[in-house]
Amino acid sequence: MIQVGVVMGSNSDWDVMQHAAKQLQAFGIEFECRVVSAHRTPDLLFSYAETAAERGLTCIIAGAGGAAHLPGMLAAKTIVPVLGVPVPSKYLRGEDSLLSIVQMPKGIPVATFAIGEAGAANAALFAISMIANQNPELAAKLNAFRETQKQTVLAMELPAVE
Ligand code: RP5
Repeated sequence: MIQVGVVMGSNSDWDVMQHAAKQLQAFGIEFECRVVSAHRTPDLLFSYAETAAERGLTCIIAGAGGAAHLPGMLAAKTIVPVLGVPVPSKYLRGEDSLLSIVQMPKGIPVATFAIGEAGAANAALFAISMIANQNPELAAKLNAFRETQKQTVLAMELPAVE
């Protein structure tokens, strides 16, 4: 059964959003990736959100750029948690995407992540940590991931001052 939905406004968002997919794949999470545009396919957005709970999705990771209404509108139509990823835009470098996603009105939350690749990967890690709450095997994998990351940083060396 699909556990996490990864959706994005356009296939032009894939360069960024593939980092969420890769992270989910690395942890063995069942997920799907779909293009769902708030502005170009609003009916699809509504049906995706309306069926998310009955399909058993734990959360939806939604990435969009520019007037990034996809995460907020999904959240408006489902109580399945929505994790928003601001995709860098051509003219405003994703600051427009970030502000469009983060400034939700009280009552309809979207968990908003960093602009770009780090945000996409972290949204996936956040989804994984939510699932790991009820899954000790996944929690062990997540702890091992953190440990490896810690050891990598501890082993970092800096060049000598010239
Ligand atoms: C948004 O518009 C998409 O999320 C994308 O980031 C942006 C541009 O889409 P394209 O014109 O590249 O399809 O809906």
